[in-house]
Amino acid sequence: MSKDNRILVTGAGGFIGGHLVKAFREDGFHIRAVDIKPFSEWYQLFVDVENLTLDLRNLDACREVTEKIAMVYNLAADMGGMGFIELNKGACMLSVLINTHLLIAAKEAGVGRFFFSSSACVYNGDKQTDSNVTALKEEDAYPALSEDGYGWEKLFSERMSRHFREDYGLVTRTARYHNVYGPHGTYKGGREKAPAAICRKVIEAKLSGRREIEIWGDGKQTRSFMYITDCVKGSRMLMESDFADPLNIGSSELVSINQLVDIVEEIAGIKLERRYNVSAPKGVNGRNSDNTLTRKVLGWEPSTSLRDGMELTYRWIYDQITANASLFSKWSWDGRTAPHADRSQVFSLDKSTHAQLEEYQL
Ligand code: NAD
Ligand code: GDC
Repeated sequence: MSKDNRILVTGAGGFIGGHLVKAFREDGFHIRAVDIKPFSEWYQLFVDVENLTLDLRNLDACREVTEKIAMVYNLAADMGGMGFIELNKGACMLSVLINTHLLIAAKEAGVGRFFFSSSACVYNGDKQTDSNVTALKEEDAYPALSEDGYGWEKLFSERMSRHFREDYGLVTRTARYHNVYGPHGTYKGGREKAPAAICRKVIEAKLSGRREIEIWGDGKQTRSFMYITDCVKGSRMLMESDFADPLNIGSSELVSINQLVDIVEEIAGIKLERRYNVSAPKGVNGRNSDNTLTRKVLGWEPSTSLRDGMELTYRWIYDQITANASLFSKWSWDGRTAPHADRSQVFSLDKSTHAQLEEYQL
């Protein structure tokens, strides 16, 4: 694709969207970045990019952002880890408004390609009852028995993307992400997933001297976790490919949650007493990504080891926790930097950003 063509990234203030914008920007593309959150809450904010705050549940907003756009990467969703999706099924399903309206607007605007960020939560729950799970192949989404709420919405929106392609000729690509982790993502507040949550809990135990950790479930449940750089690479490769059906983009390195805690303890250099909360949200007993089709289609699969990715994630979360404790008392407006944003990336801010940041500071 020519670099003169503009790419739209929705959910750009979030974790994966922020990393996608960073990657496209480094490659010299023109980018329009959109999120519902005020700029002060974006994980990564780049001022040489067209940044907008809009609610993409509205069709008019979707029409505005798809104007003169060649490719849409749709990462916007009301989502989180198990703690969020189990207790907010209605909110998760309302992301269907984003996906529906963005597809309609992209079709009307004659967008070239449309990427949809689906999830491993679409897979049939009956195939994930054992922690010693058989890795999930793309065909395992049917017959449908998705994760209630969030997973059903993703499956419906996958299907809608397919029918917009078949009926209206909009070229759509669908990734089924398996649990993605890394720096510049949610690590507190209730939406965080296990890798970031375990890092945060270990860091809090280390800093407070309380040598214990609460783990949701019995710790024997299994997952695979994909590092963010692999996620960005796989998403771009899928978008550029000729493959039209949903495709796994996930790591196949299976670990139990206890093993994930072992890794973080080793990085932190401590051992904690484990308390298991079996009434906390747990999700499926086991989930892994079968990458046979991904390797065939893309000639590639995620390869960052969990140990390496968690080391980088731990360091970033550690820096946030230790810096944020004093950030607001120390932070003062100097016209260049913003709390929460990656300060090394923020050079100058436009007028509306100034207004929002000043409001936020109050
Ligand atoms: P995230 O929560 O960090 O980012 C999503 C962003 O969408 C947020 O910044 C949020 O403010 C924005 N958003 C929500 N509602 C909006 C609206 N109405 N209008 C505009 N923006 C809105 O999540 P993420 O981890 O970056 O996930 C990105 C996408 O990938 C989502 O579709 C998610 O469901 C999917 N996904 C993520 C994972 C994962 O492990 N991170 C796994 C499977 C699928
Ligand atoms: O939240 P999550 O990472 O989502 O949880 C993985 C497992 O880790 C669960 O069994 C959970 O109970 C356990 N766990 C233990 N302690 C904790 O402190 C904790 N916090 C969290 N969050 N979990 C803990 C995810 C969805 C995503 C996305 C991906 C796709 O399900 O939440 O929205 O779509 O799947 O793979 P997980 O892997 O169940």
